[in-house]
Amino acid sequence: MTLTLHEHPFASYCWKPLIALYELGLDFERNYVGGPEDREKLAELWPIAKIPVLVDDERELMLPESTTIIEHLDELAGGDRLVPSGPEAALQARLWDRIFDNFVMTPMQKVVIDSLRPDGEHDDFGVAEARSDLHAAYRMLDAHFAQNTWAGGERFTLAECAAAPALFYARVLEMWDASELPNLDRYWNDLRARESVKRVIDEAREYRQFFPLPWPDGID
Ligand SMILES: N[C@@H](CCC(=O)N[C@@H](CS)C(=O)NCC(=O)O)C(=O)O
Repeated sequence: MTLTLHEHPFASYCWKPLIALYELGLDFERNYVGGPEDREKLAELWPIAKIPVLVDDERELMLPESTTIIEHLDELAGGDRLVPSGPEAALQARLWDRIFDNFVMTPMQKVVIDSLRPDGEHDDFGVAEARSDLHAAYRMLDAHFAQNTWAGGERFTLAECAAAPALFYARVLEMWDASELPNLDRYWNDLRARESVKRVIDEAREYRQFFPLPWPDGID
């Protein structure tokens, strides 16, 4: 079986399948997607040219979309690992994957991508809204983690693969107050203590200097 992940170690959506691959212990090859030339090459595989993209030679499959890639990886690993086999638990894992992508990753990316726009083309209103949306998401998550160990319930799932990069980068932009949101803070500490999550954070460390916004002291 040859799996190739087209990715960049600093790209938030690439952390999702990377965490899954580490959790599942699957062998894979990495293709680093860096500058415009790499993107052009990637567009031959996937015209939208966003990363991650997984190529599974044995199944003759090309998969974009981080969540779908994880669904495939889980099945390759025998199933019921990151996507629970029980329908109720699977529904919760999928739901919280969507919640992290849509309500944490999306506003986080809005702020970062806006900072790369040329002068005069910034969307200040949209950025303020995105920053405020992050705090609304944090409050919702704190209430959720008062009742739940992991996002989907009792197990580390697909949802944690989405939560890790979303919260990691979101807190660089807008840190939550740990004394006000202790349940979210507890969850984050559990998440970042996980070997698979530690590994993606470490692999991305050397790229932090390229982050386009200030990296606050004390945020690691
Ligand atoms: N919905 C996609 C989002 C992928 C995505 O936005 N990837 C970013 C990197 S984190 C990207 O390739 N951005 C480059 C660009 O937009 O040109 C997924 O879940 O995989």
